[in-house]
Amino acid sequence: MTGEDIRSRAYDLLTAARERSLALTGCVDEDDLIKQHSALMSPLVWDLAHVGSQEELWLLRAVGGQEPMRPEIDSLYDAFEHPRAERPRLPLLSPEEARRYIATVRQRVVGLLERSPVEGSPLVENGFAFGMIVQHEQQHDETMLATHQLRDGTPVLSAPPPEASSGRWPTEVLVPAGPFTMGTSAEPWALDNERPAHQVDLPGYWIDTVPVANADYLAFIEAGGYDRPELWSARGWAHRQEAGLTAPRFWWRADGVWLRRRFGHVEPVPRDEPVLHVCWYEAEAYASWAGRRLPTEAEWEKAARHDPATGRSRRYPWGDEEPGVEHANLGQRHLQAAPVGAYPAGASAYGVRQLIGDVWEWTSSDFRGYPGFAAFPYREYSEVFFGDEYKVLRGGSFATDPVACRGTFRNWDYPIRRQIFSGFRTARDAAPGEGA
Ligand code: AVJ
Ligand code: FE
Repeated sequence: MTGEDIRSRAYDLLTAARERSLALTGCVDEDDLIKQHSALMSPLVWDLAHVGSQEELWLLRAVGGQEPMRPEIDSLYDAFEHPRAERPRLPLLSPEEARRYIATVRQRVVGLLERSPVEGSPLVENGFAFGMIVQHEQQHDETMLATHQLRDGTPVLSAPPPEASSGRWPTEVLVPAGPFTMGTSAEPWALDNERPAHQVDLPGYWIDTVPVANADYLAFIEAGGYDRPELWSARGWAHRQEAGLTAPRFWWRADGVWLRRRFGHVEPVPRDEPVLHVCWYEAEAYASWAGRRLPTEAEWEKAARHDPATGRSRRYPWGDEEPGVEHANLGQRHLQAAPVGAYPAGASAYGVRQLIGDVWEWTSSDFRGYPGFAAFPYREYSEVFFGDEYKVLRGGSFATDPVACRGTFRNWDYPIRRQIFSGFRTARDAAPGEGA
């Protein structure tokens, strides 16, 4: 891409992210923006000003060398200084002030983008800083959508349903033993935790062709899955007890029918949709009940990216092209996952479907740096989260924008979290010699 192409792509993507941020905050009244809908989330008005604050910090100050616009508000929007639960009590900008602040930042960023170099230092190479800020805003747009899901009151969001499932598919596919390339050193806007590309040699395994559906998950519930400690890890069972888990979040049973609340609408749980709003411990217990296990993060990525015909890893399951509407349910075009078996055009070389989009998929892996990891451009993006506290999720959800999702993209969260758009698929070891 030429410098001009990079600049115009960055401009378009910044504009699209801002339209989404404004739409997600423009559809509710002031009071709704200021109040906290759940202790797990920030008030929407915090997210709104925070995206502008990060944009000012990384683009105007770090890239552009400009002076702080409003140094007195920096600390309010520093995610490390104030945990989410505290944010509603901070002297935050009002919705109107927040909108004005982020618009001013953006105006200056557009000016900077026109004259900014897009090579010469790692921060600006291929427009990296602009890409990072685009992804950051879209990540917060997904977080804001999760806040909408937690909000009480009349529905304010709507979207057409996603595509139906299509054709037939085997329950699981075999990924034979062998090495593949995990992570990337080439993707220009990949974040630090996706780097560098490295070889990983895996034993053979079987992986589900599609995510676990609500019907499958209901069978686990009906088999007493939530009342059988032997299916749960010790920590998982302790959490199940303490939190009183009996079903995915936003589900309940009335007169023998399972219902769910989705962005304010109450509806029967659709049997063929991927299960959503489950925590890692629930995914682990389900897999154990099914006689299976969660895939490791490497297994997920090999099933998604490895092309056995060429020996190389693709950018996305379907190839190197950017996601189209035929490939995946991404970008908040729909406000729910598509039925399992949708998007056959998005299948990987092994025929695995819906790896990208629909629901984030829990993996069994802890969030750690790859061999050769180097924090960039700041330790707080990823490195401070490495260790055994966070589990990795892969593939993005219907709420994830294509720009913030790819075959190498890594998300992470605590194993108890389920307000995120999380589901899973399962795997099992291949028998010795099977496809070896
Ligand atoms: C990658 C989704 C875990 O939301 O905590 C947003 C992304 N980092 N602002 C998060 C992020 C800084 C991050 N996740
Ligand atoms: Fe952030």
